[in-house]
Amino acid sequence: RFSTAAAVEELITPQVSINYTQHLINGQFVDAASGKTFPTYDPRTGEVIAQVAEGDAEDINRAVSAAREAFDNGPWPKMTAYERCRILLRFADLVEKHNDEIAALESWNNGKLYEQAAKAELPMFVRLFRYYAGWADKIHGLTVPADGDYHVQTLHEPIGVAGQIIPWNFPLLMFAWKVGPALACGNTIVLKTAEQTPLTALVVAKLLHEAGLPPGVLNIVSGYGPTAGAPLASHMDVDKLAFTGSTDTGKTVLELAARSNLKPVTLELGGKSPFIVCEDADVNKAVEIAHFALFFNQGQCCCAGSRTFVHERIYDEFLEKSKERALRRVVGDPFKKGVEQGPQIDSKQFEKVLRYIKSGIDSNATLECGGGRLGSKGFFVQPTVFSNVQDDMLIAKDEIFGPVQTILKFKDIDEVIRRANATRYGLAAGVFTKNVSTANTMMRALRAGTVWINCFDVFDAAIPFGGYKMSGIGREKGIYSLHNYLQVKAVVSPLNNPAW
Ligand code: TXE
Repeated sequence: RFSTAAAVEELITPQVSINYTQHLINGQFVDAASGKTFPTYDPRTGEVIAQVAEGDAEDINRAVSAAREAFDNGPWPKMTAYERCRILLRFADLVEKHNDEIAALESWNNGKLYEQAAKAELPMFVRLFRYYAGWADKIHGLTVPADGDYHVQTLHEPIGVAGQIIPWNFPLLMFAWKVGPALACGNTIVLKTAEQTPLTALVVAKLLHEAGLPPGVLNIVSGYGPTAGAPLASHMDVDKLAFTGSTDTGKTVLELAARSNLKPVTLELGGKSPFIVCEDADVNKAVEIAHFALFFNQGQCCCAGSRTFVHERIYDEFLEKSKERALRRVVGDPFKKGVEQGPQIDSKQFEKVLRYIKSGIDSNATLECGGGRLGSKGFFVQPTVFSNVQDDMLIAKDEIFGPVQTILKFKDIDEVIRRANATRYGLAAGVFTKNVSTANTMMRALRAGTVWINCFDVFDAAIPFGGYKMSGIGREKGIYSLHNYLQVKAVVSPLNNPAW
């Protein structure tokens, strides 16, 4: 299982170095206005791997000025859509060329499996940019059949300067979900990366400039939420805000946006997604997918299937097999082949997960396996399974964001739909059944932005993603994301233009 010495010898060792640690403003890498830096860590060990420029309100001001100037007077919004498309395609090619080294840096700074980053996340990043490159020259308005003798049309124009705040669980994919559509629509951007994972965004941004992005179109400020994120959310010259992170911080940025210039806000927030295993499900397959739905990415997924509802008739078998699967889960160095789970991102998240495990034990859920720290270095948590979980326990209500599976028992479909929906969240849901009418009933009844039937975590550039209720506002990816970055202008003129 977790063995450090052996793991080190079997490491996949891609070449990786840290070349960019400053802010990117107006096409230049620059120090923070204050000269301050902050450390970024390797979650495998908790050791510092680099010092990074620490942004504050002044850096945000500079970045927003650069983005404003690039939007108002620069070539980007005015160049042909085809040229924008070609720059994004060239960028995708460059990222593809550097796939392994970028994936290694992502893994090093985040603790996610290197193979997952290299074989799934980077290719998905590239696919997202190609997808949105394809949209760049297909954004057009309508001719509107209005009453009266008027010619009416709509222009779909870029919204302006987009402020984007992203989290640490998928640093590059969150970059792609936000930057891809914003650029395709001709906007300029100030991006605030998560303080835990500032490194890879700077590398890909450098490649974006090599691909031909004009200076000032994408600006990146590293730093903490209250000191760098908040000034961006409340900036009077930012025209739109997109945020992914916790529900609490989502509320804060929404309020900051409202109190400043009422910029429209899209939010992608937390979840407590049900994964429902019906009595007719193939238990072995359901166990494997439910395991994946929860444990993927160390449990650090906003859409994690974190309430596993199992029909009472198959509950005992499902539980036994889920426990056995969790015990087989290989935890260790994310650069090592065969490892399935790396460390949590940082000490704060690590402590939070351990607190929830304690709360599960204290509330008399049955701890089937795991329940503690693994090793003595870094932020590794044992794959943990709780049974006998009741709906009102904290572990069944709050987002744990770690490798902790909570298994609940249900009797019938109406009951499980009601319980699955009895949450403040509504990001995703999974249903496992062979019965088409059960699947159809569930897909309509579940109040969630994504319903996966007999699968989970299937992502694609074209599939929209977002939440009902307190899981967010708006949708990202697919055609839906374009609307977040466009203004609609109605233009009305008389058909028979009198000579004024
Ligand atoms: O989130 P924050 P944290 C959930 C998950 C996790 C919890 C806390 O449950 O355990 O949130 O994680 C920036 N003004 N998710 O503390 O604070 C911050 O710098 C403006 C779910 O990391 O929301 C970072 O860039 N910005 C989630 C981003 O917000 C602020 C992914 C996210 O940080 C700010 C991550 C402020 N006042 C955590 N305070 C998902 N939906 O995928 C912080 N930030």
